Amino acid sequence: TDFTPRPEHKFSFGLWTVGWQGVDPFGVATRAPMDPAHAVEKLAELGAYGVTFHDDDLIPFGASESDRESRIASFRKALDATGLVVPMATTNLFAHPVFKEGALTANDRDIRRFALKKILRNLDLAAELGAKTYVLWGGREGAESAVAKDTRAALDRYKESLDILCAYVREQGYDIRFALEPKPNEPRGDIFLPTIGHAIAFISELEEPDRVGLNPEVGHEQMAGMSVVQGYAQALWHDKLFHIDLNGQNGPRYDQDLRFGNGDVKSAFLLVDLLEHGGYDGPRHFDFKPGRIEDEAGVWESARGCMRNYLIFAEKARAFRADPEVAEARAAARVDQLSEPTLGAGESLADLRAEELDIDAAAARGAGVEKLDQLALDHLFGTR
Ligand code: GLO
Ligand code: NI
Ligand code: NI
Ligand code: NI
Repeated sequence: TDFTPRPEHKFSFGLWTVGWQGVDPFGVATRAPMDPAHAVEKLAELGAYGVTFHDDDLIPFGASESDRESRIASFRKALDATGLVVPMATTNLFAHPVFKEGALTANDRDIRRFALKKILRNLDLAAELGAKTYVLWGGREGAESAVAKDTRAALDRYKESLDILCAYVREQGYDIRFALEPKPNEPRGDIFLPTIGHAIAFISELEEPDRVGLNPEVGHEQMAGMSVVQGYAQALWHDKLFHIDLNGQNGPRYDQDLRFGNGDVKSAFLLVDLLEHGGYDGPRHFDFKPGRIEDEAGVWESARGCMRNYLIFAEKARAFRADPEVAEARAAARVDQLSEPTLGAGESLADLRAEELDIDAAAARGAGVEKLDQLALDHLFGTR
């Protein structure tokens, strides 16, 4: 099988991923800065279709107006030359010290106003570049001590900002939807909207909830000890899977941002199966960090690996579903029965009450999951 990435696969990468210089809490950069135009050229060469960015990835914080314009022009030129698109953009509301105590939920009102202004400016650029999704990851929205942060007031302010942003997008006629990115912790001790579930509940309180969905990240759910497959599936069920951040993680620990496929391989396989067969048709976006131990050649190897692994999982998921023995095992596990309404059409509760279940027989029936699960592993291992 051919695992060559092509634009129709809709793979996209953040400028901050391949451009990551390797700065971590314990060490300085191990790689030189990367020109965004160079990143665009290389990503196109590797078969990606899109590139995404934070305002500050493209235009350094505080750059002059003319510097800003020339950097945007150089980026645009690379996009035009390669045909790469910008499906998503986002705001850096976490790096600069001004945001150290929060951005949209900072206690300091002046800082909240500045954060909103920073979003608005990049939102205009995102619209100009054709982005359809605007991600909001609340990296600094949180606290280490609950003593100085009123959670309910913070959520009021978060909602206020989202309501303002939705109204702005509507008034401007932008074809853009917002996507909240949950993360439990890091860089703050406790971040607001820590999981997919918290974020979905929050969205239902907004003035224009249809304009806001999610951008869940594989590793973020796993940092919280959550099932990423269940989380993404619930987001799909709510029609809230607007965008995704794919990467790898090994259980609850710091945010590893491994290349997609490294980490929890079985979850990655089942996640690709869900995305390919569950109705998600947005970008396959990677938010990962090429190992700090690599040079630039290693950066491109890891980007290539993210896409290759996705395509391998997609092929394995297809073969798994097409396997007659799998179909049999699924039927034995009564997988499809779950899609049947519990109360049939035209049935009443009287029908239900009249039914006599052979309780002993029902309790004795095996679930048949082990066989199906082993078939999945055999497909994943390539031993079938
Ligand atoms: C950090 C986040 C971050 C966001 C990005 C997009 O853990 O994953 O990379 O995805 O800022 O808004
Ligand atoms: Ni992340
Ligand atoms: Ni991450
Ligand atoms: Ni992310």
